[in-house]
Amino acid sequence: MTNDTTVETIDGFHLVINALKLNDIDTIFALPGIPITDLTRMAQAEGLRVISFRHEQHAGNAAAAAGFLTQKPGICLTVSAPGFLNGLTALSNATVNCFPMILISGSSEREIVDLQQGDYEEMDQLAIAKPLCKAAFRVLHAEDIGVGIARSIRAALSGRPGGVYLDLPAKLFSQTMDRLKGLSSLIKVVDPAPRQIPALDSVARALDLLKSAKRPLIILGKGAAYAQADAAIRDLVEKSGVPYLPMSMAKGLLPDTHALSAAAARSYVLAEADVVMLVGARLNWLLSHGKGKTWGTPKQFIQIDIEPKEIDSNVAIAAPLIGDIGSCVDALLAGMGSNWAHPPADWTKAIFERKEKNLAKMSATLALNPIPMNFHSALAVVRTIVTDRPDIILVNEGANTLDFTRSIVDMHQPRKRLDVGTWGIMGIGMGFAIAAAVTTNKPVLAIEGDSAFGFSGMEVETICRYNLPICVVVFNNNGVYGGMDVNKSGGADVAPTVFVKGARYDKIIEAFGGVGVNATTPQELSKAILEALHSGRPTLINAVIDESAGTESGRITQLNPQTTAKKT
Ligand code: ADP
Ligand code: TPW
Repeated sequence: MTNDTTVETIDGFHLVINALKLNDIDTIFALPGIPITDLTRMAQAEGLRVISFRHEQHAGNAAAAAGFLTQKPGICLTVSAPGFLNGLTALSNATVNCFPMILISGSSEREIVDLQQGDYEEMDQLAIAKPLCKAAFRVLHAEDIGVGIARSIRAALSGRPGGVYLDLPAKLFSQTMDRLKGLSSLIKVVDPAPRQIPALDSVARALDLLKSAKRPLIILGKGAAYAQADAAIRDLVEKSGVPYLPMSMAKGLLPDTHALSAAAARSYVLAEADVVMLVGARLNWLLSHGKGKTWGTPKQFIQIDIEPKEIDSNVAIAAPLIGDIGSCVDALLAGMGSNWAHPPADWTKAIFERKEKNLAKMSATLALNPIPMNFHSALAVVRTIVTDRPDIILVNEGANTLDFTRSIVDMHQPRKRLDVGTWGIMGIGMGFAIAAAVTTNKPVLAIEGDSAFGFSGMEVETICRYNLPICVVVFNNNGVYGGMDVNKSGGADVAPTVFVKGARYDKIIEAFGGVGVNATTPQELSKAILEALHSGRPTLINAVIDESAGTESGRITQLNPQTTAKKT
């Protein structure tokens, strides 16, 4: 069956494809197999870009990152049971991160699954997906495909974005129906993420509290980055004169070098602020739940979020502002008028002084040139390159590699940093990098711990196959967190965190025709990254890092049960 318009019927395959295209979806991240192989081929024939992966988790991660970057749900397509389960981690992670994506999995025959008669790859996928995502649907009849896709798109994008599962049983694809009836059953979703205007009294309450503050602070989260209200957010910070802290993926929303960035005085502002305005950031573990030693003196919170259930999740929120970030920030700006008083100068001056001191300390550390390289000397190179090329998208995972990159590498533009997110999950690297390259056509630099890279390393073949402008830098310190741990039993096996010493990750990409470089100095690293950016060729740099340079669990050692903050 083709999409031949001279044929009077249309099949399930083409109804799915047409429904996606009708909703401006142009890319599918997939891994073929029964029953969706033909769907991938036909989608490609019909002009959709099909990026075919080596493992579904990475196709799913790519879909999630595409959703975050474009505000359109990223589509991941998998086979049944095992393919579905492989994609489910990514779907669940997307939901936790509030990224819109749709996992579409083929499934086996309902009659056999429900009677548990042992079909090929039998599994009740819908039931399994439901608790792990925002919404889950199944379509049994061709005439319902339009509704199934429309509901999935709306569920992924409206309100707090998230992951949606769409179950498409094998038999659906070959069902046929009258072409005109079929096409007219498809739905173009109107206004899938309607603006949500905040209530006027909530706006007034928030402004009253902000005005009363002696030591105000704004915290920008990845919800603010997702919202694409960049100019309004910048106006809010600058007009209010309130210092701000960007959460990891909100870095670059305003340039990290902005005078009001308090990132280099993070512990001071968190401890000392009296009123904190959260913009698309949750008071979860990443912000120490809004309480305890980190938060020092008592404070009052203003929280902007689209999800009312988020409010009071950890501590009392004095001024909730429920709506989409663009509308909330616009309302605040309108309410502030033209002569809003900036915070007292002693607060901004104290922050500035601490910032200067900490930045000077950091510059001194970055200037050192130890042999072998450590995280600082390697990242000094990355920092300079990203400053010169602020359009680069930086993907980042690992423990020490993550923490040091986040604090050392300034970001200058919105949505240029993609990382391990709310779960701190390893394995997003290659999927996120591929999505970034495919959806933006910008150069991508993936800064990866050697352990982190291992979770998605095989997708280097995918990067080479599609000739994507991705430069992967593996910070190779011989293991998880580092390579110095010993087997306390005295046996022959190495310790659980230790990898093969002196591994050459650069050789992996050479197997697929990409460029591999072994870099042992900052100069070699810089040269290799610049060459990759210049050529646009898939590149993997094995950056040799001192195996004793890391700390166990990076900066979250305190979450490790019964451990002492020890050097590995
Ligand atoms: P971070 O990890 O950067 O601190 P979180 O993922 O914890 O950020 O928080 C993101 C928050 O942003 C979520 O509570 C989510 O509901 C909210 N959010 C996402 N998109 C929007 C939007 N368009 N408008 C308002 N809030 C949003
Ligand atoms: C899906 C636990 C957190 S960080 C990390 C692991 C395994 C790797 C750290 O070593 P790496 O980085 O990448 O070499 P570095 O710079 O410290 O040397 N499984 C999943 N997610 C997580 N978070 C883990 C395990 C973990």
